[in-house]
Amino acid sequence: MRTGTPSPQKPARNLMKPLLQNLQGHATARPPVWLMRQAGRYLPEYRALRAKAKNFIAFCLDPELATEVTLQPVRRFGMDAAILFADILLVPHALGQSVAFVENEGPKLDPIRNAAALAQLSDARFAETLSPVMQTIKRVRAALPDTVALIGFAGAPWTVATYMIEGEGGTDYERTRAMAWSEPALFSAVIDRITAATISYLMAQIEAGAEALQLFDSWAGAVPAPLFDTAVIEPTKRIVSALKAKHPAIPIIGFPRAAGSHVARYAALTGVDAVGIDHMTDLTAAVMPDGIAVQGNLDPVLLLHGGAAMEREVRGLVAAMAGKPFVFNLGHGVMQPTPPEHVARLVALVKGAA
Ligand code: 1CP
Repeated sequence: MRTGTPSPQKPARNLMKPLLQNLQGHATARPPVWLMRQAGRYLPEYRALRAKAKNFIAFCLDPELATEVTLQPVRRFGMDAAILFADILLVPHALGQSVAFVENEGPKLDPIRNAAALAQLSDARFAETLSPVMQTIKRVRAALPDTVALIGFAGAPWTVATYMIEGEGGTDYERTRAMAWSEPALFSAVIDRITAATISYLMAQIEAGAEALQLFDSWAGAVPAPLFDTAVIEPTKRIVSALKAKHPAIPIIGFPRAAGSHVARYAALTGVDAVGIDHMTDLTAAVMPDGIAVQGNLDPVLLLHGGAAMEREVRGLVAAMAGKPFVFNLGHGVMQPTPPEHVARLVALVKGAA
């Protein structure tokens, strides 16, 4: 062995984790693969554990159950990353807003539509409420194989704000957009409140052992174009720079879903290390600033149906992205009726074993 070269017996930890290598701008022989919503109701072993918790928030805040659910898809499919099992609405819950997940209806919150309601939020129990999440992260890290990375996450401020202001999902975000247009000071105060909480939540996730982070801006596509900077780019940039100031080596994936024409500016201005691309956008044509990785973007419906169309598209995407920093994922989450065998087939295809 030549002197001066690092010992081959002791590679830096992240050299063993293809996810982290790609997020740091280095392509690997085959892309790493994980899927948004890889844990969830499409897995029978998830449904079995879900039945043990009294409600969804209690489920997320039970370190034993949340650890097990986080590990389930890694064990079953050999994913290259685990994503912490939690939810973006734990942040409003921990700020004291009333949040409930109603069976078959989705989340219901006591909406915040004026300064008085905003002033009711409190940091007093924030860290304590979320401390079970940090326990989950520690347990998952201890259980993961050396090649598998743990992704922590939070909702981006705009997306979390839509739930906090509307009080539910599945809307056209009319109230949120109205507030952003006609009460800009109140809207900014809501965004600032979420931004500050998200920074402390993600800081704690890193300190507990998260090795990469994803910011889910699932409803970024609903932001009126003239407001995109104030609602999406600026708060995301503030979160990224606060985290990078303390933890520069932790890569951050931004997922501005359906943001279309804004994606290039988002990639250039927010400071994220990787951008998640939805299935409405041509990922192979996405022009990223130097060193920025892309993640995505198979249509979840192709995974639901499987078969020849899925195989062709998976192979095509892997071939088109060869040699570039790339993380294989869907364009949005796994759909509930998806057969687990299709997920197994997808992972085998990406890993080149099929
Ligand atoms: O009862 C159940 O089992 C509820 C289903 C479920 C699950 C499995 C919800 C309710 N949340 C989750 C887990 C979850 N949520 C994860 C876990 C990790 C993984 O990906 O495996 C993550 C990352 C999230 C993030 C999340 N929650 C997002 C962003 C991602 C996305 O899908 O766009 C959003 C928008 C939510 C809100 C949410 N959580 C759950 C529901 C039903 C909703 C509302 C969705 C809507 O408004 O359409």
